[in-house]
Amino acid sequence: MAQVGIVMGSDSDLPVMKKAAEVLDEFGISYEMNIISAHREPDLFFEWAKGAKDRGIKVIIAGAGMAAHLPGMCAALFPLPVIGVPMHTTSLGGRDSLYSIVQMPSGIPVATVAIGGAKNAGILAAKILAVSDEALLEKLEKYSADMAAEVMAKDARLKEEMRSKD
Ligand code: RP5
Repeated sequence: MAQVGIVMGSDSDLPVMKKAAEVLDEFGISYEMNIISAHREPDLFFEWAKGAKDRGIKVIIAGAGMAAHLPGMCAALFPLPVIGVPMHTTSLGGRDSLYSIVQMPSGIPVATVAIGGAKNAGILAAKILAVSDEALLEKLEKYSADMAAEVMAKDARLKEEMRSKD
């Protein structure tokens, strides 16, 4: 049974939303991935979002662009956490998507990541699931430690390059 529901408003969102799926793969988290437009197929969208909890979904990652109502409507229909991913747009640079997703009315939160921030959405979903999954928490701690080690290695390389110039 999938633990995370990834949903996006259009196939044009897929190149970005794939990054969330890649992170979930890395952490061994099961997910379903769907293209469902809240505007173009509202009945199907309602059915999917209302049924998500009973399908075992614990977190929804919803990506959309322009007048991006999909994540907010997921939050209205699904009782567990929803993470919103605003898509970059050519006309307004993604500010339209960002504001549509982040400016939710009181009582219906959407945890909104950066414009195009699907990778962080995947990590945040993993962190939410890790609240009750010790093995997953250990993987996340290793992920953070590996990141820190990478930065330290880059710093050491930089220092070495600077020394070799002296
Ligand atoms: C939104 O409209 C989608 O999430 C997409 O980001 C945007 C444009 O959709 P297409 O016209 O590319 O299908 O619903």
